[in-house]
Amino acid sequence: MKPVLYAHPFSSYCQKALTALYENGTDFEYRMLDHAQPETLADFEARWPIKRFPILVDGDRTIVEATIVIEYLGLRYPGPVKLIPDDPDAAIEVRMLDRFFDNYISTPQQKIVFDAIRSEPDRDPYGVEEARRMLERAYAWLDRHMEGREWAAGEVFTLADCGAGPFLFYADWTHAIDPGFRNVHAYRRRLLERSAFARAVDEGRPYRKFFPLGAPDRD
Ligand SMILES: N[C@@H](CCC(=O)N[C@@H](CS)C(=O)NCC(=O)O)C(=O)O
Repeated sequence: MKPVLYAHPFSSYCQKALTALYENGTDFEYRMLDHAQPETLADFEARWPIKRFPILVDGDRTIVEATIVIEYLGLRYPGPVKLIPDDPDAAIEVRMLDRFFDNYISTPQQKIVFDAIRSEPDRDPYGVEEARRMLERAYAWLDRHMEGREWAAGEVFTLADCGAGPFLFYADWTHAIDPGFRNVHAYRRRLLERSAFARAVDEGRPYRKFFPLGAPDRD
């Protein structure tokens, strides 16, 4: 039996998990979360009432949170690309960077996008301003961090890069990365050239018109 991923191709967290699956050529069933498939949606919501995706179902086990999906795949469906190093010290660095991309790139990016789809009276301009400030701080830190590095944790592609791809992709659309942050731009370009992430981006292309802030005509 193969694992089942409930996901949507335009979702950044789903692209994070998909990047890991594509890196290792893992065999899985893709259940698309779409209003045209209410049964799949109902099944997903019954399995995970928090209603955040992706989730991975393997037999009678449901794994939630993209990071943990990737950890689980490494444990149960290992492939040639080891996304979490065996060395515990090196793994700490990878997990720390994974938290950086989730908490300080993706979370503020989502805050800005979610605010944009609210009706005017429900908007939170102060929260959006805070999110923009956080993104600026995160871009500045990442620019220094990426000096002389190819991937977030060094020379090899890891879990941290699986999240960095989609999060920097959408963050630049949401709150443009200053051209002065050259290391961040170069890293974002490298991620876009990585075939596993490029495939996830391609699968999301048909949905670009739904990006609430208007998708730029690039990438
Ligand atoms: N902490 C979750 C976040 C997942 C998440 O925010 N997914 C978004 C799609 S990118 C989602 O479920 N959005 C649906 C919603 O907010 O209702 C993870 O790491 O997997």
